[in-house]
Amino acid sequence: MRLSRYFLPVLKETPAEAQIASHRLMLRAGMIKQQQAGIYSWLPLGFKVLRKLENIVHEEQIRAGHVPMLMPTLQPADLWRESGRYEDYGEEMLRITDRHGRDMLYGPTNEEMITDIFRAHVSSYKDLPLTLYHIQWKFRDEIRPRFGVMRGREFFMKDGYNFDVDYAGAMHAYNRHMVSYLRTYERMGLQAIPMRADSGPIGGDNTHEFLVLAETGESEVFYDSAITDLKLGDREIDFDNWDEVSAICTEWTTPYARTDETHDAAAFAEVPQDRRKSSRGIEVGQIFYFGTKYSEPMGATVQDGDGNKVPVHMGSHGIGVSRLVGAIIEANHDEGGIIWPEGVTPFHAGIVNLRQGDAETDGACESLYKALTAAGLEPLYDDRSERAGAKFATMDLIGLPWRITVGPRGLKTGVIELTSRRTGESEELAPEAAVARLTEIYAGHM
Ligand code: P5A
Repeated sequence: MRLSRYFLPVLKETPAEAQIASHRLMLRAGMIKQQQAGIYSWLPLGFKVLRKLENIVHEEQIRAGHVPMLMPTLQPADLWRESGRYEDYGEEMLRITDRHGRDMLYGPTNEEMITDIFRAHVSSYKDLPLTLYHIQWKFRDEIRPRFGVMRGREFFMKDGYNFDVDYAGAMHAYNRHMVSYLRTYERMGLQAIPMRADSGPIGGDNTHEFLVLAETGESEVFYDSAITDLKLGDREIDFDNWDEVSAICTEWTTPYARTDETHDAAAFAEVPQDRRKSSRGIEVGQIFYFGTKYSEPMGATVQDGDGNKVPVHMGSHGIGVSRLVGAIIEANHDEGGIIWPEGVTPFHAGIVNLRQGDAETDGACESLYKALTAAGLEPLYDDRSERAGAKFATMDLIGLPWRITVGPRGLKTGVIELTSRRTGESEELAPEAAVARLTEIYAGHM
């Protein structure tokens, strides 16, 4: 993409309404525009990151054996009357009436709708296990939308629903989700710690939230620092192997880690003192097992192996995809702007032309642009007639992990400069060598 043809409305001023870094930076970098409290347009740069996260979520869900689909944002109130949640959900539910006077709502979550789909089409245990998911906009009329996309009213969520014939099967689904979520966050360059939590309006007693440690997080958390040393890395995981998946969950749930809702001071006191940490965290996902809470009142049953009709065991599992954009920035920024992890960056490298209009410099930038594109990478070429300082400031603000600076002085000796956004370190090398280096860096992230 050439910057002269892109739409990147960066702001010079720091927006006064933004209280935390990620919100400020998303506005300044032209990623989002607020349309109403808690409702945002995703401008091209923000949209690109959102799509990258969505793709990672899809890939990891499919890897775990879960099946993608799409449900609508608007739901009939009657489904929620069946489960009893139409009244219970309260003021957070946006209620709408259509021209025929029918009660509808903008879905805050989809347990009822998916249960309705299931009961219409599945009746035998032979069709189980089954996990369906979608990535769709949700609406919760939060009393205090704040921090930009972190606590929006309209937000993008991946929500998955497992259907199993019994408790043991449903617990395997729960564990499978935990492991697939750990992989998902790691690919995004984040460490998200599963913590015992409270289930709220979704229901059930078994639930874990995934928290990214950050001072600006809304949750108070208590944990054994040993958990921050755990990494999945690139281990091969067989998601159908119950014992293997369960062992990984045991690894991650053995060190103490709880939110304030379930904090147990006595158990925490047993953690060696130098490892006892409390801080704040951003909730980027939550998984639930709630058994037959929806299947029983809504009549979602299957015939089990003995021919008995039993209500299906269910859980639901959510990832806050739009919130993650903010969470990643909270964990990766400095005074100059955002620092994208390589796995989620909107463009792989920025090209800065120091002498726009100079035939040789323009030519070198063009060939670099073509070579990077041919290598399967997406460069963002700053081809505007701006001062070098302004171009550098824009690149720093939007946070591409690598910057290639091209100027007449370097070209005299056949070199360009490759700079890491994270370390600030620069290296002079031939353009072909820079392309080869970037290809290698991104090989693990494609
Ligand atoms: C699980 C999927 C559920 O709704 N039903 C379907 C279950 N869980 S949840 O914890 O309430 O939400 C899942 C994740 O969505 C994100 N989230 C939000 N993101 C931005 N703004 C909001 N107002 C908001 N509310 C929830 C969180 O990341 C949460 O973990």
